[in-house]
Amino acid sequence: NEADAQAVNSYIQNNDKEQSDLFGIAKGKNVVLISLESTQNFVINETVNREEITPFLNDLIKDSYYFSNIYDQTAQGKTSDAEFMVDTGLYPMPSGSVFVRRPENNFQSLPLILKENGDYKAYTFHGNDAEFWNRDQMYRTLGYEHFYAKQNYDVTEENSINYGIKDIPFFEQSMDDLAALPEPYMAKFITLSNHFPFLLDEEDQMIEQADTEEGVVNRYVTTVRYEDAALKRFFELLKEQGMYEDTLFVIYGDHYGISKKYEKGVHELLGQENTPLNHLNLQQVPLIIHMSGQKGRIIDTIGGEIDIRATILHLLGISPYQQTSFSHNLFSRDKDKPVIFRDGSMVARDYAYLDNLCYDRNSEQVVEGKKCSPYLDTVRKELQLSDDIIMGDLFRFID
Ligand code: GP9
Ligand code: MN
Repeated sequence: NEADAQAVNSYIQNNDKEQSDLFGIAKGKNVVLISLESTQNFVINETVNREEITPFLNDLIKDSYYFSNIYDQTAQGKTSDAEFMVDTGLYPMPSGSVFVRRPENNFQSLPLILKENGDYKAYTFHGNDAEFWNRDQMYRTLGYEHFYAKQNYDVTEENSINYGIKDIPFFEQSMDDLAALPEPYMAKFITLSNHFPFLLDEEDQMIEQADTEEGVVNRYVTTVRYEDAALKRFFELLKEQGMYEDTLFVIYGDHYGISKKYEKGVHELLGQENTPLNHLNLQQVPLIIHMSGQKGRIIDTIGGEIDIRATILHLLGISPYQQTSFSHNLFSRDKDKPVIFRDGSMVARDYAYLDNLCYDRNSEQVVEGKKCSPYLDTVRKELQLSDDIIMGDLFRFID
């Protein structure tokens, strides 16, 4: 009810005093979001047989803001949970996908905020069926003008694999529609080729497979490499067509690709032990924010996917004060605020709470639970408020 809505709002408003000198530096630019399927942060600047896994991204990072400590916060809704966090700054649901379960709710989504504060129109491009994850319906709720899904692409036996059209033809075939959009636009591209079980045609294999005991991991580096080549192609096309200069690019990994079952292959690849804190580090996803002519900077503040929204709004010069969300601008996020996972665990600067144990991240030892208690209070509070908003459709009462 309305009282709940007030409680949520006052918690969030008290939390938001985040400024930086980058406020508004991308004001009025087009926004291109790229969701990288199953892409974990460990592939960045990593080599296999002396070949870089992500040569294009490694180069791009040199002229970008690269956030090197961002965690996957998705739950069962996978890609759709990542999309939901970026658009709303709310946590995913404890089970199922918000996209499927609450498509009739009201949300303060990125498309709607950008429409109101700068006359943007928002679009999504993705090669899978429009109904997958109930995107078709949810995108209308979230304020997208149009969803360029599978039926908008020429999909053949040759140009597809696994879930659908391969990333290179996907970007190539998206160009005409992208070029035709009214500006300023927010355009979201969701890649697909780097999806479990990481299948790849021989002609698309640009580097050798890795040589660990896990075939899944060995193939993964080759499909990530293909995805990287697709991004390179996309940027080439954008530059050729004069569509690169006036755009803010936000590129993020949607969630892990290598589940716990196969993770020992990653530990082997990276020469590390299988420990809870190493597993935690592998839950990081890359986040790269790029603009033409920008000077590169690595930002090692911890954060999560939920923080992407406030960071974009900050760069676009849209004040966070009226917005009800759990997203924090990553340029000024409190370095000790916990990053909250849907299962109730968390990571903060010096401590992490995993599988009901509190860890000191510096000594890597299990420590007394009370060291984690203040963080866990925040975890419980935020997950509860977020669930209240979603289950009570509280944005009906908040404007
Ligand atoms: C399918 C894409 C991948 O459209 O979103 O699915 P997921 O990673 O969510 O399993
Ligand atoms: Mn995904």
